[in-house]
Amino acid sequence: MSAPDWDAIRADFPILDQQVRGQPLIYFDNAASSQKPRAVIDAIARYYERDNANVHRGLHELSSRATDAYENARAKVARYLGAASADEIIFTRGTTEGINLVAQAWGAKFVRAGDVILLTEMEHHSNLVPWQMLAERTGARLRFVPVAEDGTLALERLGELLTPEVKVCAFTHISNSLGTINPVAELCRAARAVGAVSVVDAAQSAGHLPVDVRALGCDFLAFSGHKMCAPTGSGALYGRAELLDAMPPWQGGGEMIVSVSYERSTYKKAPGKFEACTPNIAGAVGLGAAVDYLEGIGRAAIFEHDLALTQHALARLGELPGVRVLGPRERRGGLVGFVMDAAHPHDLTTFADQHGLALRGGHHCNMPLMKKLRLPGTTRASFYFYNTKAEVDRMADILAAAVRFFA
Ligand code: C6P
Repeated sequence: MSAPDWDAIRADFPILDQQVRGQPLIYFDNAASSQKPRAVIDAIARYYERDNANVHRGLHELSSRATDAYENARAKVARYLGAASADEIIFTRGTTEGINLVAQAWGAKFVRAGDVILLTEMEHHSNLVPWQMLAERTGARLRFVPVAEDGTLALERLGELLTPEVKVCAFTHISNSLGTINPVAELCRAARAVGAVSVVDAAQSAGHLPVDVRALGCDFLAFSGHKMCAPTGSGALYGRAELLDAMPPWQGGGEMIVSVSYERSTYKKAPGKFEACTPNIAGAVGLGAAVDYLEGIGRAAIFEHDLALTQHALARLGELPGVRVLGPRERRGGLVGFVMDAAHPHDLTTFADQHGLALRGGHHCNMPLMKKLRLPGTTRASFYFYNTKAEVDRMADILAAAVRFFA
């Protein structure tokens, strides 16, 4: 296959063609939210212009078109993740909602006092707080796989941590602060060996590298559409059919039921039982279009492109005095978190913004990790396939100016 035409691909993103504070915009905040290509914007507009109606209920033409569009999007997501069936895909508002769904619905039924929930020290609050809430409700305990000096997980500790009391092992695929890519298949295998269910936070990976739930061997996997070219408020949770069947619903309402009396109700099979009332139909349509778009480029090519930009950024940041990069040198995702001795991350991010450069500064919803690293936060540049090496060079120049400015 020929290499993607990255210049042509960049031109698919209208928002990138603008000046910010008199400078060409450099958008390096993709780990927070990605930009959207014309194909996704058009798919949403087309849906509202031609097909919009509620799904699964109407006996009229528009409702059946809307239902087809919504369910086609589910089939696309299933294919994108390598799921065995579209019934294993539940549409959500994003990663956070997917993880809360598992913690509340699966957790309420299967986690008891004395059980252990195994997480890692690098989890985003979205893969920590829902488990803390479950632990508070049930009397379960939390345990953490430590992060080693080099920003990878201390996997040699897994044997002693993964005891038979562990009922669920939840971890991120790619750290949003360190860039570490965790060995998901190995972690899922180890979890299964002690009878624990695995939950993968794929917020930073689903749009950046090939993710195949059956090859990874995970039980649940959650991701956000808005970080992979789809609209905000879209996303999905993959759950293995057997587990979804055994779980109770988590939210009650219309559409998730088979029958309702004043006293009680019976529920649909998955995914219907987890999608109460009117879903984000246009969001799902946009997510389906984003999946088509990413598959058109190829996730392996996207990963290679991200990696090349990351390696270049690591080299350029390495030239700056008083700048220290976090995370592993090798095997990392397309983001670089760093600290500049002379400047607080908020000040540095504001300085960058004055030059049209969008970075993120702060704790990145990783407060416990920042505390462990004894940092108030970091500054982060996160890349996507429409970014260029020239933009990384421009960032390095702006950061060099910041070193002089804050000295
Ligand atoms: N991280 C960042 O700038 P939602 O908000 O549900 O789409 O995604 C939550 C989430 C969960 N896990 C990981 C690893 C994440 O990185 C995120 C979102 C953004 O790093 C916003 S804090």
